[in-house]
Amino acid sequence: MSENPSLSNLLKEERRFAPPAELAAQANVTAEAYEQAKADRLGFWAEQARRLTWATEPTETLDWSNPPFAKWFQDGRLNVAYNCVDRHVEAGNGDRVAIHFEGEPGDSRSITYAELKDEVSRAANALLELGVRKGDRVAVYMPMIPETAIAMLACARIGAAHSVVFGGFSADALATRIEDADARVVITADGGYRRGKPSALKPAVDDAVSREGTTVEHVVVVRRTGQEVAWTEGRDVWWHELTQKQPAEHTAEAFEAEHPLFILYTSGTTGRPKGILHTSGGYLTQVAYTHWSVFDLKPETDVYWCTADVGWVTGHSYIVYGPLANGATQVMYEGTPDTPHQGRFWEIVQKYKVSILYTAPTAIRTFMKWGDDIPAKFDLSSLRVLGSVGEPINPEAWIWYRKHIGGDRTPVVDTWWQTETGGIMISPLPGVTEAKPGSAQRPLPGIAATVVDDEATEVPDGGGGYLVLTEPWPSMLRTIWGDDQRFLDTYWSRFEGKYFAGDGAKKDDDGDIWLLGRVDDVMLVSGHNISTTEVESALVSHPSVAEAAVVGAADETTGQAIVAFVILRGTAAETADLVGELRNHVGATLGPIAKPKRILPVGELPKTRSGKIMRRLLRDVAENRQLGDVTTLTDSTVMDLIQEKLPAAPSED
Ligand code: 6R9
Repeated sequence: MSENPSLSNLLKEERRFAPPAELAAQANVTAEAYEQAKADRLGFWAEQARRLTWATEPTETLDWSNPPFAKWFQDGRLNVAYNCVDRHVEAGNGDRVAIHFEGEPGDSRSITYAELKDEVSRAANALLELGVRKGDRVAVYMPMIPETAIAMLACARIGAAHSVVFGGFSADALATRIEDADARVVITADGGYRRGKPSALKPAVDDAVSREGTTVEHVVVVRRTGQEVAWTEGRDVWWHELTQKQPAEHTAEAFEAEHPLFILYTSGTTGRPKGILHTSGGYLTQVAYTHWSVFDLKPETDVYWCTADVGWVTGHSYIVYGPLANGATQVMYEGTPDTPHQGRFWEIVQKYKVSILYTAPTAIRTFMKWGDDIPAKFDLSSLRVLGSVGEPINPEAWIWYRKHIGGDRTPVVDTWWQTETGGIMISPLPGVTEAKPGSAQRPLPGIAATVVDDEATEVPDGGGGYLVLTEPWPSMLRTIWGDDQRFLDTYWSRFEGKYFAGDGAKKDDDGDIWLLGRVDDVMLVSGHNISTTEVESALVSHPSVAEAAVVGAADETTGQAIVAFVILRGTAAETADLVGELRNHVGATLGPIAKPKRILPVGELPKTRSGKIMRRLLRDVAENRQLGDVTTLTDSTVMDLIQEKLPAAPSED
């Protein structure tokens, strides 16, 4: 064990950004919300639950008599799809656009709440015709098209839990997830458009459901690309044929607040994927509240765009459930940011006058690499709030985002949360918080999070350790599907009575929280725990570096040595001088202990399909080991290129 088990707290950030006065004056949430929630946490959440329309109002907020198995609003009854669709039509907002869909080839389509109600009702009737009933599971394996949201809402409407599997996953991954959830029906498409051409989805489904003992009775296929598909009579059915003949009326039945809403598998780096179970009333309460408060949503005037894929939790909570529960107008985009050109995102912002944009650090760093001149060609003046999620956002990327996308005007909210937390947990509030680039700052009102050391003792301001959540929250996972023991072992056994998030974190001198990456990635160098995130942020703050990934590799003298993989910016040349300069830059920024032993310029970094850097594989390379599982990589050839470079790279010794 190290002498100093806590993470060292190296990165200092002095820049501050006050909320714009105009936004602060009309903000949905003021600083009082923190006080109110602190004085009466459960009362605060009971009040937020009143944003929803309940068939039976809950009288009990939280049953925590059998921790960590929480029951929120358990005697309340509601229908989630009714809350996301029908009630907006009943309130007179049926003509409001729910979804502006932009296809990658340039086709577009706008769907109002009234139209969405008809489509969801037809799809719900269609699922009933196929024999799907309350309590069943339906797998959804789709591109980013409106039918994906419609299918999810149709499941919710009839009380069947959906299990969305990201369309980029293989037949094997799909088969494992179908099997674990015992899905009866798979909803898919012939394909979707990606990088300028149609990519197929149906063959993977055919493969997955042809395996022995499959529970799947029907495959419903949306026609998106028009490509040829193999067909199994009796099992396969076209979405349009099935839904068009259904009535557009369907009476939504109310279910218990704790009725399962969905299962979403987290790939994890090791072991079987975990089926994270979310339920209805608490989940919808928190995603609606956080979408409204964190983005300062004004549903009458804002145009919101979250660039995530619906296959990830960000798409579930902040494309489907949060925005639709709030009656928002949003953009949904099918494709990639560089198809047909690198300004595609900004063209979409300009076209729909997007006012709230929610994207990921990996995308922001890519835009930085492509150059400031690209967003500068578009009118981005409609933007008023920018959000970030998925990884720590390096201070330089934060500054770039605010300056080049937000016109030096918009707040940037760095939102920390997980598939397991269901909704945003730690984030600035755009009308309240004085923002610090790189920090998610404070737990939201009603949320209790802190940083503890190995002994579960809360660290003082200025200290580092592990992020924990110390009180239950409405959108928390209820268990791992079919495996309560694994739920207990993974999240609730490391620190008694506290949820262990698996992330390293520190508190700065003001008590603000900084996320420092997964604890498995933390490096131990000469007895000091150093976070990969801090060293990466230091590297990215050098003008020649676009992206960086840092790992600790076994080292005879220091235990672990820091090895950095960097992507250089357009014009920077890969020379020994530059490598030396980068090493010194890190030393000057963080201190000599954090100087990387080796720095390797590379063309690409290995990333998961949701855009997170896979340091585990880089560690394998740095330690000359056989590569571990590469199946969750977006592009596995990246690793070959990186491995080829390694022997030639200069090292300090
Ligand atoms: C929403 C989502 C969860 C993990 C989480 C953490 C990382 C997400 C972050 C962040 C630093 C942020 N993460 N947001 N790290 N700052 N704002 O991404 O869910 O796919 O389950 O990943 O992502 O490591 O533990 P999920």
